Amino acid sequence: MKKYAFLALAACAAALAGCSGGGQGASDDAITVGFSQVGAESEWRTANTRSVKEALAAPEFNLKFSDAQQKQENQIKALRSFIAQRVDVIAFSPVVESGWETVLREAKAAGIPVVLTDRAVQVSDESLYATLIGSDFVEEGRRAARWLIEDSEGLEGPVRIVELQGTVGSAPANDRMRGFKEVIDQDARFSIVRSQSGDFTRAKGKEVMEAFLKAETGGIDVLYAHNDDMAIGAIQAIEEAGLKPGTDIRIVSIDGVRGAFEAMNAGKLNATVECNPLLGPQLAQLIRDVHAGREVPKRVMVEEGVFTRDQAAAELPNRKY
Ligand code: GZL
Repeated sequence: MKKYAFLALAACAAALAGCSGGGQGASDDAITVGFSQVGAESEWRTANTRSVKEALAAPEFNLKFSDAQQKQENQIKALRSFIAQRVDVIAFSPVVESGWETVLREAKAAGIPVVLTDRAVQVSDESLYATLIGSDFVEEGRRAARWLIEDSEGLEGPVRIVELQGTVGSAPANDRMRGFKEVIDQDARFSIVRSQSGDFTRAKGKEVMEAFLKAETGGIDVLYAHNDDMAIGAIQAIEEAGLKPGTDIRIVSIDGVRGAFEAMNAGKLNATVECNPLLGPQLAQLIRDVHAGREVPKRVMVEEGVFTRDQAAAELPNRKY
């Protein structure tokens, strides 16, 4: 029997290769938390990871942190490893919405509560997770569209929009697309002429925007990007095409990271819809409550606003991410 136990342990160690933490300084009765993060694809994600690690560095927690490099199979491996290690609580930001039912049933069977942070999952049984803390991505899409309609007052149209979607199958990409379309379709001047995923990264955002610029010989009036990193990549493509971002092509994106405020300050980005990554303290409290068996709301929202070019200079010093 000992031999198999050893082998299982070795397998877990291998699966945790992308992990860090181990609870240096954790108190004896610390809550052991297995956290699987999407990756490090954007400024938003970097700030989110920092917030989570800072909040769970307290001695009351023993954090085991895993970076999935935006691959679902890595997240599933990490969750299985956390189950094998019998952590007290699992928390994770699911890279995509579907494909979680089996591993979440394994966590439930092991009696390990699961806290979703940032992004949602699609499951047939909502008891498979205790709570979800994150933003309302549909409303973020609506806010982007409302800004665009307001900023287009007096314009005749047609207004030709290209859309840089987030990671295919992810909750923010699905919901931001839906919210934006729900509002923009109410105004006949606007049409989304191209829509493609830039996977939330600057590099891919630039690459897809280059393709849009080559293909759209009829001209592009607006770029709607599901995150600031793709918008910043697209700004490079627009400039390399000899056009002025923020003027020839108006740009609205989402997150509200420092890079977006710098781009707005330079007149290259027109508006960003805030999506707050600093969920760490609220997540820590939810983990305490879930571990203690206290009731928690199924959905915890995060408050956020919209920032435009003329507010950028004043707001920049206040930005925490
Ligand atoms: C949103 C988050 C998204 C950000 C992107 O809560 O899941 O993922 O908008 C990040 O910047 O990559």
